[in-house]
Amino acid sequence: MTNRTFTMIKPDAFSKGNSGAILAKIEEAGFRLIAMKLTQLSSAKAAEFYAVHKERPFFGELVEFMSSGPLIAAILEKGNAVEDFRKLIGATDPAKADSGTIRKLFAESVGKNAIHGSDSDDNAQIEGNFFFSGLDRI
Ligand code: FUP
Repeated sequence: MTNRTFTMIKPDAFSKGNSGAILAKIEEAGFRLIAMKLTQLSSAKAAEFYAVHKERPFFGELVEFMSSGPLIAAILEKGNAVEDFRKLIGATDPAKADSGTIRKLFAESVGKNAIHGSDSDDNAQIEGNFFFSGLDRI
């Protein structure tokens, strides 16, 4: 699985109509779409996805935001996918993100930061399985 990662175009970017521009950046950077869906998380599902952050002060806001509207979830393939995708999206806080990164271009704040990228191969698999099943033959 080292050549796959998982992403979400978050509700802020989706509602502003930035999904197409963000997907173009992702494809231009050499990532291939393996699976993709437009969906909306319930607050229970958002809390489950971000359970690792449940003790953090921003957890309530994070769950509310991530369940506030549609998002696009996708599995991506490329050599060194996890690390290269984290570079493409930039730092969690867009004020600290390098120029040209997706968060620098499209995120409005550390909370509403446009896009998610898995931080490890294990999490890429866990997070991909959270949204998709039956991908064994792809
Ligand atoms: P990242 O791996 O860059 O997505 O960042 P984290 O896993 O540290 O955080 C997950 C999400 O929690 C972020 F995308 C947004 C939210 N968050 C906040 O709202 N405030 C913070 O101070 C840190 C993270």
